Amino acid sequence: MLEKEEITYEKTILIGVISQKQDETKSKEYLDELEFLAYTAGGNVLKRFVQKITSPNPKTFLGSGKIQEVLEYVEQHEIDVAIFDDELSPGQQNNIEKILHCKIIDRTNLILDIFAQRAQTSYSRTQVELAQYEYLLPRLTGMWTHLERQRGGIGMRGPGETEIETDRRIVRDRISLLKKKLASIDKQMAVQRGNRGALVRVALVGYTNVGKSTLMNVISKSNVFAENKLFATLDTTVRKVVIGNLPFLLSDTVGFIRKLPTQLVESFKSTLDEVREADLLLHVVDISHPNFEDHIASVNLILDEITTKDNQVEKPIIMVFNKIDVYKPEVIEEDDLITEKTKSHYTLKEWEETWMNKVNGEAIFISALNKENLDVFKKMVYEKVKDIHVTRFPYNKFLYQDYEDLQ
Ligand SMILES: Nc1nc2c(ncn2[C@@H]2O[C@H](COP(=O)(O)OP(=O)(O)OP(=O)(O)O)[C@@H](O)[C@H]2O)c(=O)[nH]1
Ligand SMILES: [Mg+2]
Repeated sequence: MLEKEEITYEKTILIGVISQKQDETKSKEYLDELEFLAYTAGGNVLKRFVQKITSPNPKTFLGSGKIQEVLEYVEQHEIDVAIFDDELSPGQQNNIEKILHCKIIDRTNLILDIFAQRAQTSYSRTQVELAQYEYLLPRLTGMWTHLERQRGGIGMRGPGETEIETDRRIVRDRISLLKKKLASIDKQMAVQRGNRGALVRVALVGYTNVGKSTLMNVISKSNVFAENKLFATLDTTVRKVVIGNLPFLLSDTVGFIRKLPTQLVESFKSTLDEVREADLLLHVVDISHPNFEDHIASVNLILDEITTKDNQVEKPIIMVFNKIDVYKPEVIEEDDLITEKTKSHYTLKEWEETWMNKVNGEAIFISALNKENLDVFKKMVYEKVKDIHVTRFPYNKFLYQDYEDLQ
C-alpha cells in the first residue's frame, strides 16, 4: 500500500504558485525540479498550472476559479495525479481530492514515494517506511479507508471516528516497531563504524544528481549505482581509498534536495551519521545546473541541521564543482550594449575566482565523467587528509611526503 513496485507512467499535472516570496522565474525553476522529481517517480507531466496568490486558500489551496480550470483539464485528459509543489495541509489535500477526483500529492509525498521506490536494503526500506508512517499519521482523518484492505474488514463497523482512532493506533504501533528495528540496526552500524579504526573519514555530500557516486567510482574504483535520475543512491557506501600511500575512508551517501522532508531527515539520521562523523566533507556541486547556488544553500542548511546538533566544531569542507564539461555561460555579443552581465554570463574562470575567494581556496573545478582535473583534486584531498591523519598518528608524520614527491 505504501510503495510502488514498478514504474508505469501516470498522466500528471503540476501545480505551483507565484507569490511575494517566489517570483515567476523561481516558480519556474521549482516546477522544473518538481517535473524531474515527478519523472523519477514515474509521472508523465502533461501540463503545469501556476497561480499568483498572496496566501493560499485554507480549504482548497488554489482559488475557486483556478481549481475549476484545473478540474476541466483533469476531466478532459483523464489525469491520474496532480502534484503540488507546496506542502498541503491534510485538510486541503482531502478537499482537493474531493473536487478533482484524482490522486493529490504534495512535494513531501512525492519525495517519500521516490525514496520508497528506490530503497533496496531492508535498512533503507525501514527508514523510508518510518518516514512514510510519520507523514501519514496526522493525515489519517477521513483517510481510514486507506487501511481497510490491510485489516481485512475487521473493525470496520461503528462510527468513523472510532475507526480513525484504531487506524491511528495501528500506525503508532507500527511506528514504534520500526523505531525499535532501526535502533537495533543503528547499534550494529555504530559498532561497524567503530571497528573501522582511526582512519580519516571523508564524506561526499551534495544535492541530488550532482555526480557524487560518479566521483566515488572514479577515485575508488568501486561500482556505485549512478544514473541521471534523482536519488539514485539511498544507502551509504564506504570504501577504503588510497591516494599515494595514504589510506582513508570515503563514503557516498543520499543526496539532498530543497525542502528535504523533515520526516526523512529524522529517519535517515543514522545514514547521515556518516556525514556527522566525517573528518572532511567534499561538497559536490553541479556547476552546469542554472540553480547551483541555491543548491549549495539548501545543502548547507541540511548540513547545519545534522551537524550542529551535537555542538561539533566546524568540519573542513572542500567545494567540488563538478560537470565543468557541460558548463556553458550565456554569451553577450560584442555589439550588444544593452544586456547586463549577470552570473549566468560568468565564465568558469570567473566562477573559480569567486569561489576561491569565498572559501579560502578550498574549491576545485572538475569533471568526474571526463576525468578532468582529477589529479589536482586528488592532491587537494591528499593534503587535507594528511593534515588530519598526522594529528591522529603523529609518529607517522615522516611517512607522508608532499603529493608531488610521490609521483
Ligand atoms: N556531463 C557530466 N555528467 C556527469 C558528471 N558527473 C556525473 N555526471 C552524470 O550525472 C548524473 C548523476 O550522477 P550520480 O553520480 O548518480 O549523482 P549523485 O550525486 O550520486 O546522485 P544521487 O545519488 O541521485 O543523489 C549521471 O547521469 C552521471 O553520468 C560530469 O562530470 N559531467
Ligand atoms: Mg549517488
